[in-house]
Formats: sequence, structure tokens, C-alpha cells
Amino acid sequence: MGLERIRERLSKESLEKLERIRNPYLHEFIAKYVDLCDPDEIFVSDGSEKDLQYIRERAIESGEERPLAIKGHTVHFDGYYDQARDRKNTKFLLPKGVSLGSSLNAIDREEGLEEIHKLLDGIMRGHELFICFYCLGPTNSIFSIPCVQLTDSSYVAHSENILYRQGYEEFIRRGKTREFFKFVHSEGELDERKTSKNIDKRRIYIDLVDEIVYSVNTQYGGNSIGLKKLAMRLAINKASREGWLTEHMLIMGVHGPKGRVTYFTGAFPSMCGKTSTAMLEGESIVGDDIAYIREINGEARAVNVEKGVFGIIKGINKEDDPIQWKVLHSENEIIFSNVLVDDNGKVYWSGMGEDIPDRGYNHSGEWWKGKRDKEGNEIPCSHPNARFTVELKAFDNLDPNLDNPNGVKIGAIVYGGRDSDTWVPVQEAFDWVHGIITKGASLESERTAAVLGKEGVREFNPMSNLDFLSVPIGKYIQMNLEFGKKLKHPPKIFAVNYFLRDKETKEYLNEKIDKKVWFKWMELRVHNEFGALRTPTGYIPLYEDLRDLFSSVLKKRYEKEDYIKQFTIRVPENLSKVRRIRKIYEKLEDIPSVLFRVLREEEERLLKAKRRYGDYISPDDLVE
Ligand code: SPV
Ligand code: MN
Repeated sequence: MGLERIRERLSKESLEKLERIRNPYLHEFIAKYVDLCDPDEIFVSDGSEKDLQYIRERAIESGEERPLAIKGHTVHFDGYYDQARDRKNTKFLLPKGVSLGSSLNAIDREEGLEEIHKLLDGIMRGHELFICFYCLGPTNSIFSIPCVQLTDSSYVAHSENILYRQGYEEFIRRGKTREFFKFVHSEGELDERKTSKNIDKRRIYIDLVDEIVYSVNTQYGGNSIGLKKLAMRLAINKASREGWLTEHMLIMGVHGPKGRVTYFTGAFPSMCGKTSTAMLEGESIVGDDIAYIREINGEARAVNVEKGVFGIIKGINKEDDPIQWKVLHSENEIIFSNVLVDDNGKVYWSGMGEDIPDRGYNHSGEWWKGKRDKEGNEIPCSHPNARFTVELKAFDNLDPNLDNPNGVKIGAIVYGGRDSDTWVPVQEAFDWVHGIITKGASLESERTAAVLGKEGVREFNPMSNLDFLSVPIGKYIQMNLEFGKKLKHPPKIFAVNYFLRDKETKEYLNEKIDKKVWFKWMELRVHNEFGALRTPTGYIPLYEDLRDLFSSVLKKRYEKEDYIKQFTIRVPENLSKVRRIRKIYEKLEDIPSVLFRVLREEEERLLKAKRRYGDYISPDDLVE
């Protein structure tokens, strides 16, 4: 039997903790990887405060984290070349005869398993293995997915304790079941800075058959924290088999009149304002990254898969992000990663709006202003992808439904990209199918300076979920379309664009804060309390309604002239977009035909409007 094999390696306490879970499949899995990875020590966590404290302490003692000046704060560094998700080396293990479509990265399952097991062989010698149990989604709920994480990184275990709900009791309750996700992670050999050394052997392999993800020779959270983007790939596949959705979405409560709260989910590619939207002042946050969505009694209901935030820190400043700023400067349990630290244990990051010291310590080691890397690039004080890890309960704006086992009822879904010239700031799709196809499945984002390659190039990113799809794109879109059919009143679908620029001056047409108004407008539309103008691409707000909202929400005057500039329908740009998106889908396999039909209808509406009104259609022209 599984546990018998590794009995000798476990302390009495750890053995008892494993024995309390009466699940031979779990025991077998653990024994297999303990045997293979061969750690010096093993710690089994039952999620008690004592065990959480042990992991916090081990993270400091092992040198993977260092304490900072404020109580509860620590800093962790990833290797200089291990600062982001590794798309190239993240692969699905594909059994013979199975296809995930040409756009997903995959290798033959047998070959991949052999490679990864070779890499894992003896990899934990000299390391301590942490065995932790978690639950994706609230515990004891239809949404719950129990997970076991094996990792030799105290930083990864510590991060997961902040980000995920404990699942030890969930495993005990379920007893003998094969239905749980499994994660095997090893940071591999470490250098003197305690960062993964063998980056060339970094591999993240996803086995959909046994629902195991393997991750080796990396520490960066997006590659190593099993329950985050690794579990998301398993969950998308599971959801497609079971008829629900796993989405790369925030969840927030938008507060309407008379205490009404309407829940929104929202998908935005990286650096398009997802976290700042989830953190909007005056609204409440349920989650900022991953949502499970199920149909329950004809309603779409969503839960946050996580209970913490692994947020981008770059650009967070006191004025624009008061809620996050306060959390980052209070005595909370926070892991900062890849920021700049001075001798006094104070942290700094790019765009924080404070003077940055000329020297310190960061992801490149000792750092000084003007320091260059091997490639000759100047090293900024903090990495653009530097992050902070903190529990949601630290935030004043936390919504009371975070742990509701039935989730929250979704009133609206929002898709948003970085788009300088096409979409209006906010618009509403005509219906579910139109929204899924022309907003969600047509989502694009322009590259920013933070990403390699030509700035401004648009990257196609359907539902902002492209990196995590574990089913072919066509099937994923089909799942979304079908999900809507099960609902009595499907959520309204909106598209937002915070990045629209003036055609001539190229200035941004909105301030960051304007999104507060768009959300209030959408909330009122969900309840049919505002009218709207029908355009070829969707419904847009009426000037008078926005004027009133700008005045009541932001105490700002909203000029007709600004409205016209912002909400003019740019026909040539919209036509190019429809055609660009169609071309992408034409090259993919098994795309539902309705997608092409809906894109053609959108194109026809645009062409018809162009004939009548010209290339740039002022909302005034559309008033009937
Ligand atoms: C993202 O990049 O979408 C993140 C961070 O949320 S990561 O964990 O790297 O996926
Ligand atoms: Mn994300």
C-alpha cells in the first residue's frame, strides 16, 4: 500500500495526518513522488495555524524569503530569467490519437512523462518536501475542487497558504475518491541567492488524463503555484466535460441605487486594468483573477477560485490606488516579489510615485541605478512583473460573499482590452451570442513596452484565456455559447476600453477614474433603468445619462464634446477588426459556424451604417 512504502520517511505526526485521509489514491500518488523525488525531510500540513506558522518560518530559515521592516511582510526573489510564465516550456501531454488543435502547445504524453520523471528523479535530495491540501473555490460547495500540492519550495507553500482555502478537511470528508487535482513542483537546484539554477531545464507539463501538473526548475508563481494557472488548465478541461466555465475573470459587486449590489465578472488581458477594476473604490471585490461559473437553477453563478491576490505592483500609487496602497503599507501577511529593497527593509517599485533610492537589492542581486544586464539592457528598480501576495481579507472593500458556497449571481460580464482606436469606452452587446462572439471571442490587446516585440501590435486573446486553454479554441467558444442557452436570463455582456485615444492628437480620451462611471452605467442597464443608443456594434450610453453620472459619481462636468469624441463609432477601425478576427478564426479548426455568421452580420451593419452616415458616426446621428 502507498503509505507503507514511505512510512519510514515520515514523522509520526505527518504519517497520522496522511492516515486520517482515507484515500488510497491520494496515498499512492504521494508515495510515488516521495519515492521518486527523494526529499531529505517531509512536512505534511493539515492547514492548522501551527502548520501555517511552520511554513512561514521555514520560508525565512531557508532563505527563500527575507523579513522586511513592516511586521508580516517578506520579500522573495525569482531568478533573473525566471520572472514570468514560460509559454514555450508549458506543454500539454497528449495521448495518442487526441488533438487539442494546432494553437495549443503539446507533446506526446509518453515522451513528456518520461522526460519529466527523469527530471524529478532525486531532485529533492537535500530539500524538504511540503505536502499541502487546498480547495479551489469555497469549501463544501458544488464548486469545490480539492487539490494536493507537493513542493520543495517553502515560498510556494507559503504563497498558496495565502492564496487558497485550506482543503485538508475537504479531503477527509470526501474519503476514497479519484477526483482531485495533483501538483508536483520542484524548484530544483538553487544558487547562492536561493533562486532556481537550471532554468534551461524549466518544464511545466500538464497531464489532463491523470489531472497532474508537473513543474520543475522554476519558482515564478505563474509557473510554480500549482493552484493558480496550472490548475486553471485542468479546470478548463474538466469544466468542458461537465458543462460549466473556468474563466480568467475578476468578480466584483457593483453598488447600485438603494443598496442594490449587482455582480459583474470581467476578463481583461494582462496590463489592461483588471486588478484596478476589481479594486474600484466604492464597489466590492470578490476576486481579481480566476472564476468558476456554473448554472444553478437557471442562473449564472460565480465563485472566486482563490482567497488572495497575486497582484502586479508596478504603478500602484497612493492617488490612483488608495485601497491597495493602504494594504501594502499595513501590518498584513504579504510576500513581495522582485521589488527593490533598501538596507532598512523598505520596498520600492517602479511607478510608486516616491523617490527611488540609487542602490538596493532586487531581482538582479545588488542593484544600482544604471546597472545593466548581460544583454546590455538597463535594469529597472523592480521587475515590470513584480508582485505582491496577500489575502483578500486585508482589503476594506472585500465583498461579504467571498466564501458563499453558492457563489454570486452574475448580472453582467465585461470584456476589456487595450485598444487605442477601435472600441468606444463602454458598450453593451445585443445579446449573449453577439457578446460572446464580437466582444469575448474578439478580444485583443495591444502590446505594451513591458512585452517584447513591436509596441502597439494587437495580440488576439479570446476571453483573455488563450494562455490557459486546455480544449481547442472552437470547443471553448462553443461551451460559452451553450452555457448561455441554459440560463433563464443570461447576464448582459459589455465591452470596455480604457485606452481609447483621440484620432488626431493621440491623447487618451478618458481618465483612469472614468471607469467608475462606466460601471455605474452598466449596473443600471442590467436593471433596464437607462435607455441606450443602438449602434452597429452594440448599445452605447445616452449623453444625458452619462452627464448625470459623471456629476453624481465623480463630481465632474461631462461635456457633450467629450462624449461625441469618445462615443463616435469608428467604422473603418471596427471593420478592420471584424475582418482581422475572422481571418484568425478561418485558420483554426472546428470553429462554430455561428461565429462566422455573427461576424458577417456585424460587418454588414457597419457597412450599411457607413453608406448612410460615413466613416465616423457621431452618436447624435443615431438619435431617432
Ligand atoms: C497573469 O499573468 O494573468 C497572472 C499572473 O495573473 S500569473 O500567475 O503569472 O498567471
Ligand atoms: Mn491572471
